[in-house]
Amino acid sequence: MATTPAEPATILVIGACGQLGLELTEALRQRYGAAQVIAADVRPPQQPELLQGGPFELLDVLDRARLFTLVQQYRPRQIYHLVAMLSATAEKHPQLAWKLNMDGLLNVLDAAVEHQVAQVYWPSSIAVFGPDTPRDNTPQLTVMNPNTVYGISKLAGEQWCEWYHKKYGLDVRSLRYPGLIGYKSLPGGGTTDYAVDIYHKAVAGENFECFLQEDTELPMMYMPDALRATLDLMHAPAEQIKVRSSYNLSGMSFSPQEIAASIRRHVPDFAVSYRPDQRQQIADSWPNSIDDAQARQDWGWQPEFDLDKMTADMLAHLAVSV
Ligand code: AKB
Repeated sequence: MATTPAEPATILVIGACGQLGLELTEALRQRYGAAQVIAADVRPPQQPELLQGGPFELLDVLDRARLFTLVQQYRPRQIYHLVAMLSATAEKHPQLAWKLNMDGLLNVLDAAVEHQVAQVYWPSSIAVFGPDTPRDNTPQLTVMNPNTVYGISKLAGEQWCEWYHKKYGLDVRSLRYPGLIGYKSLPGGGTTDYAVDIYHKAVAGENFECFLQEDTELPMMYMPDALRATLDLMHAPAEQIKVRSSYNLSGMSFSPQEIAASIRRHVPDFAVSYRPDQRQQIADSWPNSIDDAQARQDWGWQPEFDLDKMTADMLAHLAVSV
């Protein structure tokens, strides 16, 4: 019996030990069965309990031969390629970031074409926008001009995805994620990471020193919304997918002082100080808020979490784990 996008035979998740990868692998395994979802990463999981019960493969996505061998071996119907060096780290290691973010993507796209993988998912980011972009309600199609290595690599990646779709008919789909916030794992090397760290400090009863200015508003999203958006996008019928670069996606927008105020509704004496560093410049080049009308229209996107709903959920989950 032929499989439909709602029932993939095998799924390969590359970058399964990252902030998004851990949760997406778990969600996919719940949906399709653990044995159907191959988790792959360059290192074994640091929280093995999160990836327990399903297959795991060591894979450096820059090792093209190993990637092709794994794809040939498992014949996945879908690949989720989540590996990337994020914005702050990429500014420190521009060559390595470009190599990882670009060659990794091209290796995956080539492997998918060669081995007839039905669908590929690859995350883009709000980092594709730059200082010339309209900052409020940033539209799907607008001036981009990113000025970070990460943003340049994501914009180029979007255009490669579009090209592989046009040239080879590859069903590659993508979302421009805002900063992602979840309680299961920590992000690393991003500009929006403060919005995860701040909850951990609040629950630990510590003060928080923020590396962005108090009024720096950025687009953000709670992990359950990000997971739902990703799976909904991948399950939408192909004819509904009108954007083959990457979809704008919006959850909420807030500044450090607003998230601190939201936390103080639960932890009244929580203290936050501000010491902006080089990440401020990156944040200043990104939008405040995103217009995701196209995603809503094409495949019915609708976020569920606002700032206060996310705060209540984050604190409840983190409090039980301390
Ligand atoms: C980062 O801060 O680099 C990422 C992103 C917005 O893509 N979280």
